[in-house]
Amino acid sequence: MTIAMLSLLTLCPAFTLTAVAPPQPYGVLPSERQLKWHETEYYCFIHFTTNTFTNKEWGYGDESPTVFNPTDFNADQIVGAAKAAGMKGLVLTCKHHDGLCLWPSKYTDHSVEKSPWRDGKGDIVREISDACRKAGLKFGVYLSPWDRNHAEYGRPAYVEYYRNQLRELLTNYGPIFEVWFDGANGGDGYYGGAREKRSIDGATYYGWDETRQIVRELQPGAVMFGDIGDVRWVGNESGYAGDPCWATYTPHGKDGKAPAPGQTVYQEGENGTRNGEFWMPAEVDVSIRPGWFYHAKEDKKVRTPENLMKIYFESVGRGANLILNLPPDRSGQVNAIDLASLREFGRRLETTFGTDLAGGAKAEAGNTRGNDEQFSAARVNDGDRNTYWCTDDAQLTSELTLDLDKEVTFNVVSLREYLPLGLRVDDWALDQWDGSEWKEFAKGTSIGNRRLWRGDDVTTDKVRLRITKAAACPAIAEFALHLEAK
Ligand code: FUL
Repeated sequence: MTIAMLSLLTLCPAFTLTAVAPPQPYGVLPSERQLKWHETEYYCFIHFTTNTFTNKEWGYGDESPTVFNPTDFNADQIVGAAKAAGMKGLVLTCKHHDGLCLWPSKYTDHSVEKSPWRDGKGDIVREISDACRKAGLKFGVYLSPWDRNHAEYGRPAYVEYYRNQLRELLTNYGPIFEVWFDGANGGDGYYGGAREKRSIDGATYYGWDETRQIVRELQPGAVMFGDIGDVRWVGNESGYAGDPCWATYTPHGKDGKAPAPGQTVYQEGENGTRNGEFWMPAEVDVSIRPGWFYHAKEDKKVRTPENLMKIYFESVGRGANLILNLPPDRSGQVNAIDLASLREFGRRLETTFGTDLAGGAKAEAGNTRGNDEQFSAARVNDGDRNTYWCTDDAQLTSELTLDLDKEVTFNVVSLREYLPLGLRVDDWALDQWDGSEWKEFAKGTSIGNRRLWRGDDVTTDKVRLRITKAAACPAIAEFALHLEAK
């Protein structure tokens, strides 16, 4: 600061060099780990266990580990398939309901150690997590709470066993981005030979508070998926989020009871709750095939690239994350049919979203917070989701125009709110300039992490975003235009 500037400050106390303050956050907010998870956006599930070899979806728990014998297991191939599809992470079923552990657990011999694969010396969790790190993908674990093999299931000793296994997975395999707590429990199973039905009280049996504490201690950066988690189930396995899909949510228990894992009105997850009690965004889990595990008879039912695009628009495009299941076949690799579909899907995503057609556009807003450059309209198309356009506190509705300089054709629009300030926008609309007046071509409600509009081709030299209703002055991080690859 020069002497002249200093004396100006003394003479004129109203003149300050401090930047205009950002707005107060609105409502419940995401944690740091949830913000990282929102950035991950799209990743895969890998379902692999004895079921792959017995042709089942839910193993009973009496399967011999000797049936688990992939002929040509290749972690790099599996991770490569995810990468080709543009995914940023992978969650592995380290143990599904049948109880077989894909790693040599110290706490049981019902694991790959007793399988012929790699002469019992292999570790699927190790190979997959290493391959993820090598390829730059985040790694997550699914450890089924329901275990149809374990003799003590339903009694306190099993909960101890479950926690020990969780500790193994969260200690020995590097950073974990997500821990998946499945809510399923079908009752009957092998249970060490008892072959009976065992009912548990989902609200109390697993002692979730203590179990969750283990995750927080060992992997503070990991989000937990569950009915009452950092991340909620979207409430269907068909590949779509509701419209709107709010990241905020108030879970309700079934039959008027307190909400607990496996005992919520999960259907409400599709839409979430505007002004809900928690930041608990939705994750859309869906398989590339009808089943979660590989079955040769479903080879002709692999989802097409067109269908995967639809799923992407209806999940990621509604503010949820997408976890797409890729089941390895009996060779221990993603099947060639699935791979072909994934590659083409990845190509379409890259071609569609690789370029922002409004990247060089001149952005102008009806109102800019404190007329400060930091909050200017240009922040919506600078390619950085951590900068945002924002209005003055009292200005709940406003508009932002992108002047494209010449005519541009697009059929996809991408919007993002700046999440650290909460869900502020309720309603928005999009207009195109037709040479003499503005014409509305789209409107919607929630934005959150991402809102994708997909429609017919629009050709124009100017587009406008109108925030038509907001609970607090809007903070928009992205307004991008794309042309979908066909
Ligand atoms: C469900 C399980 O029962 C399925 O087998 C699968 O793992 C799916 C992702 O979650 O609850």
